[in-house]
Amino acid sequence: MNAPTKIDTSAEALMATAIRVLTMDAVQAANSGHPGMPMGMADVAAVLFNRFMQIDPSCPKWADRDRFVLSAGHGSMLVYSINHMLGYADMDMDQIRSFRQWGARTAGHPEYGHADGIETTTGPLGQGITTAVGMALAERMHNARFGDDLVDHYTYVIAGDGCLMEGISHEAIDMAGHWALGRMIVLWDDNKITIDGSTELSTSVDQKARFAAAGWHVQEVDGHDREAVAAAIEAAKKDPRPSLIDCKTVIGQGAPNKAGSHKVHGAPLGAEEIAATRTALGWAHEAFTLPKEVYAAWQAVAARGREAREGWEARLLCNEHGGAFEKSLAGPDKAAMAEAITAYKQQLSADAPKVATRKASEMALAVVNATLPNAIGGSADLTGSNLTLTKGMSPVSKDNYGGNYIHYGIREFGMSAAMNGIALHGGFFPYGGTFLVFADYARPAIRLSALMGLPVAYVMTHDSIGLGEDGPTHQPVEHLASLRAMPNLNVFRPADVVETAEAWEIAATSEKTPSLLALSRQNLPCLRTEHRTENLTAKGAYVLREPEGGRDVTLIATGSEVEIAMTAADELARQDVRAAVVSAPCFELFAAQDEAYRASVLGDAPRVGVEAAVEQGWSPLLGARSAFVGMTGFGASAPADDLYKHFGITAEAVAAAAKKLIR
Ligand SMILES: Cc1ncc(C[n+]2csc(CCOP(=O)(O)OP(=O)(O)O)c2C)c(N)n1
Ligand SMILES: [Mg+2]
Repeated sequence: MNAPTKIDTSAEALMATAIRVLTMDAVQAANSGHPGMPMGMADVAAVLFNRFMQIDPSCPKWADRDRFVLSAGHGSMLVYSINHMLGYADMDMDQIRSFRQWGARTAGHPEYGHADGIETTTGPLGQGITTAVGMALAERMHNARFGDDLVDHYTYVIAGDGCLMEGISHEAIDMAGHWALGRMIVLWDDNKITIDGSTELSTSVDQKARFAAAGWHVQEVDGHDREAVAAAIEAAKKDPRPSLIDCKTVIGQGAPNKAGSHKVHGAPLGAEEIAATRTALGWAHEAFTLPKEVYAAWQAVAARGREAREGWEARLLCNEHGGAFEKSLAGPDKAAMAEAITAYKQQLSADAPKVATRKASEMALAVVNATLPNAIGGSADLTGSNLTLTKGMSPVSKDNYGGNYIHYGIREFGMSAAMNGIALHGGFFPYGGTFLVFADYARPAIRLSALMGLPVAYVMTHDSIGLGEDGPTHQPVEHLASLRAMPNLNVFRPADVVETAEAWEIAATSEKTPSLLALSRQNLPCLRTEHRTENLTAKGAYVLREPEGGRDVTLIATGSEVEIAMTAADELARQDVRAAVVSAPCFELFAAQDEAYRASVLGDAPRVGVEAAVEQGWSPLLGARSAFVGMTGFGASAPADDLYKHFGITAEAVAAAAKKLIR
């Protein structure tokens, strides 16, 4: 019903047809996947790449390339078919043939790092568009530092109805409008279909009005009218505001019987409909074979990009900021950071300041930010609580992209996804703060930081009942456990000013693992009064105090509870019980140590774990003869000292638990 009546045989039409055919054939071969979206957006994508995208498949990481984000990640075959035809070396036809199979780069949803030309992992709807906001902001920030000759690119996004329904899209749209990210262009696949059926089942929002209200430039086009799409992208590029192009499309366009229906969203078309589609599209070629002229058309895009990249490289060579530009994109200077932090630690151990670890974090950040000129701080409206702003930082705004501190607003999820985008863009080390309890609001983006292996740092203060009077809504209890459950995330809970500095050294020099620092509101004594050059936090856990003559018990604690464990050890010593104290600021790094080291830290004596949180996740540190002193339910609103007493997280309780074990 929706097949074009007259078959368009122009090169650009063939480019689009090839996307449709490769998509339906790959989904059919995999017997799973989503043909509707790539088929529906094939015309828009063909125009975008054919006439606008500046990318060089022979140099996929070229810094000044345009970024393309498929926020509607279920339509992954759109990216794979395009990248195949563009000639990315790692995307040969075998990859298309083995779509969604074990070992293939063509995963069900686009996975960052699996294949070149995939700018970010998408699939969790709404995150792609928000990650793209971070990329587009990073482009402007990098441009402010290095100028138009070196940084001058666009961020294009294809978003579906689902992306725009997700709450995070509100945060994304607001941020992009507020920061006037004019180089961000969103192509909305407005096909009025989601999985359950018509969008009329679930939404009646006026999307265009919503974007306009946030300061966007808004247009509407027939998404199958390529000239109209091209004109809209042209106008979007000229407008200084971020742009939404509402592309009215038909899902599964090209499939004569199934187009326009939710049935084409996420299921193979079937042999019969595939044959009918080939006829309707006038496509005589077998599955997984493309005519030369199709490759030629796509590879002309690649050739244009290559030329642009070569021109850019020539400019880089004679640019006075060329060296600094390349340095900004290189990994962190670990030696410089180690030197700066070690000198700082020496001072700390001598001065032994008693400060909250959030304050310790602020102090450490002063060192980090002085050493890493490309650090970009920020907070989700809790700057004064998270203590994320260091001296000399200035706010990033539409009038000052040269700033280095981002007021993300009350948008924890948006902040976190945007930080992913900043990290993916390159040139910056982003960190951002909120209360630990609101890690839940940010969690899906933290998960993508971890999945993609991005060096992003989360500064999460007010890390336990120790925050006191704000009460149980604000007191994390299960958060440490749930964050530690996430693969490839280093969760740090430093005990004092020195461990906090060490945690920051690791976070700021990490290359493939995001870090989360859980920091106290309340003051904590300096426990590391003896200076050690070695970063002990990097071991994950270490012996802070070893009794003479062997151990009767080992007390293991993190963060604010290490002080309690130390007091308990004193108390036990008075009663002739020899207690070792282990500080365990990072379970993940401890798990990565060798068996011998772990055994030496944990010892053979019974163990008591202490943490003002739930016990879940502690089992690798505890043993058969062990006890745990912590929380078993929600907290309460009262001064912190009262809460610790009430919930029984005290030195006396720890000592009593120890004695019970060794009796
Ligand atoms: C956060 C999230 N929730 C749910 C899903 C599952 N899901 C995948 S696609 C989809 C429907 C998306 O609709 P739309 O964006 O309009 O895509 P179309 O059907 O038009 O291809 C859903 C619910 C998901 N991928 N991410
Ligand atoms: Mg849709």
